[in-house]
Amino acid sequence: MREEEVEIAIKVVVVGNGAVGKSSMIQRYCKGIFTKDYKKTIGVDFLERQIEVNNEEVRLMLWDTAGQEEFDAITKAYYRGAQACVLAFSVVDRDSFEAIESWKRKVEAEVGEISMVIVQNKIDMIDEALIQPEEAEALAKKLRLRFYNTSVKENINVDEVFRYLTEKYLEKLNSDEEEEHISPQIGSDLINSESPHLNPKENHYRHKNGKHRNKNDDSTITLQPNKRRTKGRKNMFTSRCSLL
Ligand SMILES: Nc1nc2c(ncn2[C@@H]2O[C@H](COP(=O)(O)OP(=O)(O)OP(=O)(O)O)[C@@H](O)[C@H]2O)c(=O)[nH]1
Ligand SMILES: [Mg+2]
Repeated sequence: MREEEVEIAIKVVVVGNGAVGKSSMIQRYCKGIFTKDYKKTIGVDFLERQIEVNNEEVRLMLWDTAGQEEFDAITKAYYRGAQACVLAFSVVDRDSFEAIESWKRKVEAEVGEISMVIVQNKIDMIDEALIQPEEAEALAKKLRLRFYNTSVKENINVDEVFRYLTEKYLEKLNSDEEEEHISPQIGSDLINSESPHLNPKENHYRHKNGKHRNKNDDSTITLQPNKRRTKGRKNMFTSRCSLL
């Protein structure tokens, strides 16, 4: 199979307390817009964007989850199959900062260890900050995660967050492929493992013919992109909404 026929898709979940700016971040990234009004997300939504990183076309599926606790039971089902995660808080919301570790645990309980990044949003409101820069840095160090300051409003660092996660994922994918080269799996075109939830490798797969294939259990929400990547054709702002 020629390289351009292989599509790489990454499911990214964006989590964090209500009103920290998760939906705004995804809208900014996928549609290039920002709205001042707050409309809490009910359950889950998703948008997608295609980008090029290291000469690879990558389709990012960005899953926007509700931050309000009342939706926890619904949203966690959607973490499964994720390969990357944004842990978001707001510089003007102390509780959202303190909740980051618990969001990380919730995601890891469903998908194991995946690439994550901590994002402190609303940096345009730094004058009203309720978190000291050292505190945010200490948290990132403790969790051993990259930390970004963003302003979705001013469009600061949003692209960088998703580019970083994509690069991290591609690194992992390539190192897994090298491993696979050493011990190929018979009868499988997936890079996968037998342990459905806690082995992060389960989530690494290139999928062929535009189809996602996944060995997760029945409760996993499986994405099915409807078209194959065509070389030279970039669809920068595509969107699909689904669910609930
Ligand atoms: N000043 C400022 N406001 C922002 C920024 N990002 C988002 N907001 C505002 O913050 C509010 C909440 O944003 P949302 O994106 O809806 O928050 P959310 O995290 O998706 O909230 P839930 O869906 O309830 O989990 C909205 O009024 C946004 O306009 C930012 O970078 N700066
Ligand atoms: Mg939202």
